[in-house]
Amino acid sequence: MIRRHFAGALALAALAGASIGPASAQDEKYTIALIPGLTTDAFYITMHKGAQAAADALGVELVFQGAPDFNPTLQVPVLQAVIARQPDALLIAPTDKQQLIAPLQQAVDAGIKVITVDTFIDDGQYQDGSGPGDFPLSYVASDNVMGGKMAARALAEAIGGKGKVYVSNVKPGISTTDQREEGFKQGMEEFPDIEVLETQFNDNDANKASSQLQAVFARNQDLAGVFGANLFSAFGAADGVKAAGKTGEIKVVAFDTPTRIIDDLKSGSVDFAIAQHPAEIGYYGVMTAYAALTGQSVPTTIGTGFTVMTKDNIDDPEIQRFVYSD
Ligand code: T6T
Repeated sequence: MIRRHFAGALALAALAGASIGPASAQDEKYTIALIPGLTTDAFYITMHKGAQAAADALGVELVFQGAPDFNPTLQVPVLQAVIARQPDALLIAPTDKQQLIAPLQQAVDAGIKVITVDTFIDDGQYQDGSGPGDFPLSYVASDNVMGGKMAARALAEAIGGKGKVYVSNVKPGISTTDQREEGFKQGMEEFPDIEVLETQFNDNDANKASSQLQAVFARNQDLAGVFGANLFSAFGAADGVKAAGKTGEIKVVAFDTPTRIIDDLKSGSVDFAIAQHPAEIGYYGVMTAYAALTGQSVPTTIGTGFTVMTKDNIDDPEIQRFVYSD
């Protein structure tokens, strides 16, 4: 951590009777940590690459450390270990809106600049003087409500504007997937002949999501479509439709685009996929941290883009560049 080195330099200078000014940004090698939601997810692997590209361009050290599951119980000890390493700034995808507030306050108390990427804590409105979790400097992410609305319109079109659908989701309390579900339900209000059934929560377990699809279909033989609200939910939705023998009949809209989803688009197991731009999130996360560390003011929210993928456009290299790295 630079503050410690700088304090050490001041002490040495005082001993030598020398006077030194503040070190310039160029003299300092900052350390920025990135804690993903989980380490083995293509979305965060791609975010790491974007973050590394920015770190290399800026000459800062990037530390990537995370847990194997998307779970606050596992993420908090990782966060505490990272705080103990005293990075200058921390980028984190908090795995729960409430449970990460107090542990992240400890990072701020330790003098670390905190920015959240992908997910947010509290209400996601930072630096507005309200709420216990307004202290992060910035939130760099997709517009997940809009993404949910895009999914609703695509699914409505795929099923001809009528029929039963549901959301396959992770678990309540995660900002991104909560907002996608919210946006999806808002979007579906434009389609009075579509019935949105109860959301099924799969805990990021694609097998569970697949079994849930089959159970919903067993109860609703006229099920028309499903929205898989993240990578594992989408895998499970496509697998469940296949296991029910309904590929092509029950329509699937997927959020997130690892290579398997591209294969599913080509084979017709998935009808429409929404790619986030995780590399962009990582890149601008590091840039924002660097700006804050070098005394610039930073925007409290930075929105990144989406790319829509279908069977018809997936071979276009301009679209392909947004397929996640596995
Ligand atoms: O959809 C992404 C991420 O945006 C979300 O917060 C959690 O799930 C993913 O990592 C995909 O698995």
